[in-house]
Amino acid sequence: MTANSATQAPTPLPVAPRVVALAGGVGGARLADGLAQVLPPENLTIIVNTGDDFEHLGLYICPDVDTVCYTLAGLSNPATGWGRADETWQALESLGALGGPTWFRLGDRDLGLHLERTRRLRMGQSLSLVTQHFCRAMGIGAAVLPMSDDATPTWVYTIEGDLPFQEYFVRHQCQPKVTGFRFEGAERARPSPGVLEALDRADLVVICPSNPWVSIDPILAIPGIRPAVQARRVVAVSPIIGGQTVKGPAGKMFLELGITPSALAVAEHYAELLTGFVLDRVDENLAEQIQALKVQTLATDTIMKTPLDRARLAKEVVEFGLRLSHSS
Ligand code: FO1
Repeated sequence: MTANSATQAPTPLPVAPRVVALAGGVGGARLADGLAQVLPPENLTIIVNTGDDFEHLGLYICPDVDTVCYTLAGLSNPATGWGRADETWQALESLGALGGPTWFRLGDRDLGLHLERTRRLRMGQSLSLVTQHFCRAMGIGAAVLPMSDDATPTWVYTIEGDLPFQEYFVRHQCQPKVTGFRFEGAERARPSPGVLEALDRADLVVICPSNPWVSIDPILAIPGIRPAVQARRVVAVSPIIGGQTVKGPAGKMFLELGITPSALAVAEHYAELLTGFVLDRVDENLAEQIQALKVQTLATDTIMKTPLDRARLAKEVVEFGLRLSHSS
């Protein structure tokens, strides 16, 4: 254990700032959970990627929103990061025995949520309203906002053809070589209620250690969100550590797009938005090049193995962000 590993809960922040986090995927959910541990619920808004959403077996699935909610509620599967802990798979087994598609694994407990979300959406409720209802039912205090109530499915362009996101990610296990991305309908989509208001009031925007290409860029593609983020003090946390991703295909995507994966590449990707950037200690040697982008840096331990790691990192990120001078 290093001297910096979290062994006890960090003390709460003395003056609570208003923080907006942009999140998608497991890394995003984990830092969002850390932020929820150190901020009062009314001071935290989490804007979540919905580009991964799709219809499957007649159900409307929102993987990133669910991963954030399950993680904040303490219900997530610790092994996968997505889906629920203590899951059983009887419905999936029965589906497979009848010749149905089992490539996207929906557990029995998780299925209940998809059934209820789909029922509510069919009744005419918006995704953000359904999410708000689920958060209340799961005891989540922070505001979890889908980036938009309009569907903007992510397409992954590959050398084997264009694939809907989950086909690329789960069915093809991220194997096909990526050449680009499209966020279908994003140009006509509107931010969901509360998104722009939360950004306008934010003392700090945190870009979580999510995949820049398919978790954060879809959020920034919704008209109005990028300029609202750019007007605030913004800190991003690198999802790339020592040239590799902790989880998921971000590193592979950078490589296939002709960019060497590194914390520097992530900082360059977001450069025009950033006030500060948090990178892992192992990448401290890149700090000077990142500072040359006019972005201030903090090098710390960014791997979140336990809930205490999440809280410790979240506190460091917020304290660092609030120390930064910001011109607008
Ligand atoms: N990811 C997988 O790799 N395999 C799966 O079978 C799978 C099922 C699944 C079910 C519900 C859910 O909310 C998420 C699920 N995920 C699965 C994760 C999902 O593909 C996410 O989009 C990724 O984690 C990217 O954020």
